[in-house]
Amino acid sequence: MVPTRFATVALAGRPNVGKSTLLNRIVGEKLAITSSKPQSTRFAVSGIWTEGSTQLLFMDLPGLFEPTNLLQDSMVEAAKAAMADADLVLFLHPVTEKTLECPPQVAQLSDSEASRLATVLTKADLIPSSDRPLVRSPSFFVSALTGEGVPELLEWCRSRAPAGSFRYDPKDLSTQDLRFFATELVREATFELLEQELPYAVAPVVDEFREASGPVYIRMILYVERNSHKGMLIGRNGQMIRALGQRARSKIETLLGEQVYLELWVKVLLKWRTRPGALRMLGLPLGPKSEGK
Ligand SMILES: Nc1nc2c(ncn2[C@@H]2O[C@H](COP(=O)(O)OP(=O)(O)OP(=O)(O)O)[C@@H](O)[C@H]2O)c(=O)[nH]1
Ligand SMILES: [Mg+2]
Repeated sequence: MVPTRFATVALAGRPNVGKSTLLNRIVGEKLAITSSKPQSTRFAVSGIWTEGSTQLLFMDLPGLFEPTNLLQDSMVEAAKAAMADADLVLFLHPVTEKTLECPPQVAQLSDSEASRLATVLTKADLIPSSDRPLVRSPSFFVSALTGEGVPELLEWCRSRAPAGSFRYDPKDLSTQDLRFFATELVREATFELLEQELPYAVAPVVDEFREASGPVYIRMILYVERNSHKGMLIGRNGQMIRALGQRARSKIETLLGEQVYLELWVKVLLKWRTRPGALRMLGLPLGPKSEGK
């Protein structure tokens, strides 16, 4: 029998470089939410890839940047922790950007642990091969849109995966449950429909999730930071929250493959992005800036 291999692979890089889109392309399902706006990934999202004798657990992470509030601190902390835990780290950077600016969290790795690091130049579909820069190995030009470069990247991960047994059922796609993905899809809808800062101030939490009979019934509370946010999220005559509910429901129905009844309630959780207690309540890990607060 061929010995099996297992590795965890972190997708790391600055916000908006295409980490979540690549995770979805690798697992072949829309798991992680994506957005043209930066900082859309708030929680790490796992995707399981199993082929032949290899199983890889990909971790789509929040972007790496200089945090200015406790929520951002929590996101960057989660990304750093997952990078430290992973067997392999893929540093994603858009090929369209001239300078390959390496965040300090990645630069540290390139000195001491280069063997578990590869550079992935994303959005390769935007630059013809003749115009691409010369790069040092191991680097991959990858397009999550066309799939270019993905097999080569997976082969690199496979060849570096340590010998070990599978940790998950090969039929599983993720370690996270439908409740989690339902809240994420609501967040994705907020990025599509709400302006500017507002999507960043919304935190959906499942209040009830009933699958027993008929349409799946999901009730969520959308926490926002201020009363003014609540007004904007509900909109005139409730138009915005209705549009958001419809958009999110259709996304959740696609995921579950069945009818969903989605009820959304908006509540204020005052300045939740700056309070450790509120972040904890929302299931977010605390970063170093939360200490002593
Ligand atoms: N043309 C092109 N666009 C891409 C590709 N991959 C991602 N994008 C776009 O880049 C934007 C950001 O993609 P995401 O996958 O959300 O980026 P991310 O790194 O997960 O961003 P954060 O979670 O905010 O850190 C979206 O508008 C994507 O559609 C690609 O291969 N080609
Ligand atoms: Mg993302």
